Amino acid sequence: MEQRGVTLWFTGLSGAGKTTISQAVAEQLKSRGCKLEVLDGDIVRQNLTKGLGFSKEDRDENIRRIGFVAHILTRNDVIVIVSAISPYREIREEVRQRIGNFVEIFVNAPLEVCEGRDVKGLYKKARSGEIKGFTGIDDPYEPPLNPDIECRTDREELEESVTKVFNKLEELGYL
Ligand code: GGZ
Repeated sequence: MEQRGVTLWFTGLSGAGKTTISQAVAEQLKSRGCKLEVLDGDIVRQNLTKGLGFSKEDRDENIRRIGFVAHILTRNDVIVIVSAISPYREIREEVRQRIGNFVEIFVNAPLEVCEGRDVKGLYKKARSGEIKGFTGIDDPYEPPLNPDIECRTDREELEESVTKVFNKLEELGYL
């Protein structure tokens, strides 16, 4: 069967586990021979959206550009994996509408848990005021109201989260 394009959009706080789950999903898709691309917030911000900051305007612009590339790839039958905080509901909805074949994955862990992990020490800097406008600390995160998938990374193993994504892709006829 010909592969159909779809965008898997991972949204959630810094440290919630977006990159971890999306990488695991990407590896398994690759091992099945799927054609895919990964657009990770961290990497994208070093090139496609270089120079953008973290104001609402800049975050929305970041998401819009990622969405633009995801759209082009999706309509060329690529499976696109996006991992970005994407804190604002409205722009996520805009991108979803534009792309059409879109699966929203809410990578959810309580702020205390994300902050406790603090892999890059950014929460500490945000608390001390060294970083201003940090999502969850002094900048908003609007959780999805009706995500296609929710991964509670404080309560479930990585494998369970990955399985949820694959089950959904099968259910929707993408795999
Ligand atoms: C949130 C920030 C900030 C602020 C730097 N707020 O966990 P990380 O480090 O590796 O991923 C975060 C990344 C967020 O980029 P995104 O493109 O995903 O954000 S958005 O979708 O809102 O445009 C974090 C780091 O950049 N970072 N400053 N103020 N995260």
